Amino acid sequence: MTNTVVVGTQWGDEGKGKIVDLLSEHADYVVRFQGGNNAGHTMVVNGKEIISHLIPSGIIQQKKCFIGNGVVVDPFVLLEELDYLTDNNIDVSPNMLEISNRAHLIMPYHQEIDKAREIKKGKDKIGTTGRGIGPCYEDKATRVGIRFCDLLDFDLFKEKVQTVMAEKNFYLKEYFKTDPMDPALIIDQFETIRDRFLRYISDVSVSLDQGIRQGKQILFEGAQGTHLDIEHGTYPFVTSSTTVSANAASGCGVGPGQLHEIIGIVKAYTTRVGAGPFPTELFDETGEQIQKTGAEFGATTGRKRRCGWLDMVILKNAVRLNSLTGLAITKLDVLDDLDEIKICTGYEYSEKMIQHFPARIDVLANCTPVYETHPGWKAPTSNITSFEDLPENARAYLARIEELSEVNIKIVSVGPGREATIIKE
Ligand code: 2SA
Ligand code: GDP
Ligand code: MG
Repeated sequence: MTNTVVVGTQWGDEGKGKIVDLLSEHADYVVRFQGGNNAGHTMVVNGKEIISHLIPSGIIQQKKCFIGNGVVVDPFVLLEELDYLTDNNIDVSPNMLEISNRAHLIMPYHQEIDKAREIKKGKDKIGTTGRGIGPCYEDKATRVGIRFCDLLDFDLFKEKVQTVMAEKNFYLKEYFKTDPMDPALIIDQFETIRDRFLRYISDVSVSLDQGIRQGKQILFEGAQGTHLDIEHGTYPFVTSSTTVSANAASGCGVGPGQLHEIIGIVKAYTTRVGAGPFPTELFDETGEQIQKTGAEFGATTGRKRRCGWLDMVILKNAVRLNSLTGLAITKLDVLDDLDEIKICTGYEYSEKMIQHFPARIDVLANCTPVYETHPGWKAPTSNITSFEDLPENARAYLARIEELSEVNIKIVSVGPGREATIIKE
């Protein structure tokens, strides 16, 4: 039995959804362990696009899915997603999906605070998705969060909401100078939707353990990317959860011994959405061409993604932080028309070469990337199904990524569809 973790190696949107959908074929369970509906994971099956925000991408292959304790869940978005998937003939009944009783609920006041804080920060804003992710994790850490298990005793739920909202309203009114929110309205909203969730709530850690004992194979689906990790990313321009592979264990309640293969998803170039330093960002026509060809728009907010060259400093950082056992290179086809393709092999800062990803963002922001230039292949790759049939220059580009990262490439993706994938033996 081999369990697999899929994580993003860059700043998210590497194509995790597509690869998780693909790998789900060989999994029994698919588990989300962090993040929330800030994520947007896109699957394209038979030409039809499906985007999931909360429910693991394995649901498309109708595998049993779990939302772990480490995920923050906006119940209203979850309901929309359940309806959206049902409308697409995907079974999302409680025998297909379990939600951890320990997962925290994103409350309407979390979104208000997220948005108000961004407005107050002005030019220094993080560029969050505005989905209330940070404020929800904040409440978890300050121990005033509300969890799915709280929905089971509604009187207690009401009491908790009233207590916590006294503090939230103080901040909304006095600090953010916005309107306070009415706890009674929020409690009413929850009363109307609560019943729909009760049959999904379970002790996910116990369910996974039972599955493991029966030999079930688990696929852990990461969201965002290594450099958005709150511990290891470009702090403070990060998300509020731990996005690296180790959290696949803690975020759903299995031990780290259950994590076997760790696949790092690597976009053949780099993108970032939101603010924060991005050394290899392109501000020229090539950047625009990549953005257009790659259709680089946020899958949740629709924001234009910033684009740049592949950066080996960050990829090597991801290899170390995640214990990657294999790479999946995505969106290779987006580079098909380029004359030249660059790979950043290091950073220069203050006339010295920097070997490791710096902790200080002012240093990162002032690093100059050092590039090596590779000739493009100038040929379409989207219909290619075997590695040997890729153009020579494309194979050389991939070989260089393997050489520099010291990790083998296992999958190459050459289009958004499930079929546009090359499995490298
Ligand atoms: P948040 O909302 O508190 O997590 O935002 C903090 C930072 O994390 C970034 N972030 C993301 N970056 C890439 N993709 C994400 N998901 C969506 C997508 C993004 C979208 O799939 O395209 O649609 O805009 C994601 N989620 C969070 C965010 O941009 C901030 O930099
Ligand atoms: P995720 O958050 O990592 O799951 O990635 P997103 O779904 O946010 O963004 C990836 C985008 O690239 C989606 O629109 C995918 O359909 C698309 N995509 C994935 N792999 C490929 C590929 O190999 N080639 C092309 N052209 N598009 C891809
Ligand atoms: Mg995404």
